[in-house]
Amino acid sequence: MTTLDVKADFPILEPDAERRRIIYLDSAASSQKPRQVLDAVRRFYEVSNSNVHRGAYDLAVRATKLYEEARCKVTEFVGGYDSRGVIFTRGTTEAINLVANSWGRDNVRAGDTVVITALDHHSNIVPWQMLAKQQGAAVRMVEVTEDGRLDLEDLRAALKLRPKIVALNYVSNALGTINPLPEIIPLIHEAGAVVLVDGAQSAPHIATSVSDLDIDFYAFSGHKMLGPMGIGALVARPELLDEMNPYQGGGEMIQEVGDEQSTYADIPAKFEAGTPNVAGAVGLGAAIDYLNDIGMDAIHEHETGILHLALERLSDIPGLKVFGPDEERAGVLSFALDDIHPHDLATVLDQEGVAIRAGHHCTQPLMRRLGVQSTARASFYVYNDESDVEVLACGLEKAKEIFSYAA
Ligand code: C6P
Repeated sequence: MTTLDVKADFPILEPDAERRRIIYLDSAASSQKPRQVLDAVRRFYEVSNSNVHRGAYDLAVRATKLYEEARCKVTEFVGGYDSRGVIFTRGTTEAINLVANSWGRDNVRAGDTVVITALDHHSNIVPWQMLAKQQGAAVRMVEVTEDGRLDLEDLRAALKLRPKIVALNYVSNALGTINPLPEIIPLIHEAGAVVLVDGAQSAPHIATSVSDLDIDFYAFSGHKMLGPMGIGALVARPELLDEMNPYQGGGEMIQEVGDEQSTYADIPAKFEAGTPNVAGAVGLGAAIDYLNDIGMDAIHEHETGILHLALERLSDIPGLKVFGPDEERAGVLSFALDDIHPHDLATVLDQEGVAIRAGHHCTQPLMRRLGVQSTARASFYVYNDESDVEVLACGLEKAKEIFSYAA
């Protein structure tokens, strides 16, 4: 059923003298890292560590070359417009805040509308609410259908308001719903709006071409796609970035600093004030190499296989309810079991060595629409296999038994 066999590349999944075996089913929160990425980061610090774009000595040249190579890898991996349009950030959250604070402050005015969706993560909701409050603009949240898909009729209605920007995710972190971007993006552009896509849950799982999809701003995080924490990117149309003002000032983003005013560097430097996370970028580059070696289509096929296997196996458990659509979903499985609190489920599963997430998944508007406070969520990635699904299912059966005694 499943097609990849890469578990051995992930040291953390091996039992250790200090720690039990882990069945890791929380990759939507953060993925584990293969040896290849860990080695690349270690090697950077051992043989190339230096600041970038500043020194003329050999180490500085090596570090700068590696950092810029990573930018090229990102550009190619997500089908960006060109490498000038790739800004390294701490992750998705920072990339979205960059757009809201820079493009947003110059383009969203009093009386304008910003469209977001009820499927979005707080990272793609709160920055827009903050911007709207600052500028006197309105936020319009597009609804979801009962099975957890974006309500396209409501999106069309929202577009009639002629919003300045539509910000939405490609894949929902709480339900796994894959938004039909090829259908949606032309509608957004026809309405005269710019589109920002939160790619936190798509970049790790779905082959994406930002330029083919005609996306204006695409944000993602390296730590969810086998890379290190604290690195991610904003991938954007270079001509939009050229027009935008920087939102952070500091070293390396300037052309000339006068006593009272300064001029700014060209992109991408204009948006990378201060010392960047060079080791993180190098690790992200190694993660991209690793993903490319497997192939994004093979990854998607593998995850879809595991998801369907899990849906089938979990349907054997009476009282288990799965949230989200039947089709067009990534390897994320949100569920409830009887009336057992999701945190209790997570605790019982932890005793079996299974790591899942329980909570609102930073999607409170979505939880309200689902009529729940929280869900239990298992999410799958390259290193998961059939045996992990079986351990999850047995753990849930055990939880059911424990709580039926308690009732
Ligand atoms: N979702 C989850 O468990 P950062 O923290 O910046 O790397 O990513 C934020 C973010 C933005 N958008 C989506 C769709 C996301 O899933 C996330 C992170 C994690 O679902 C942590 S809440």
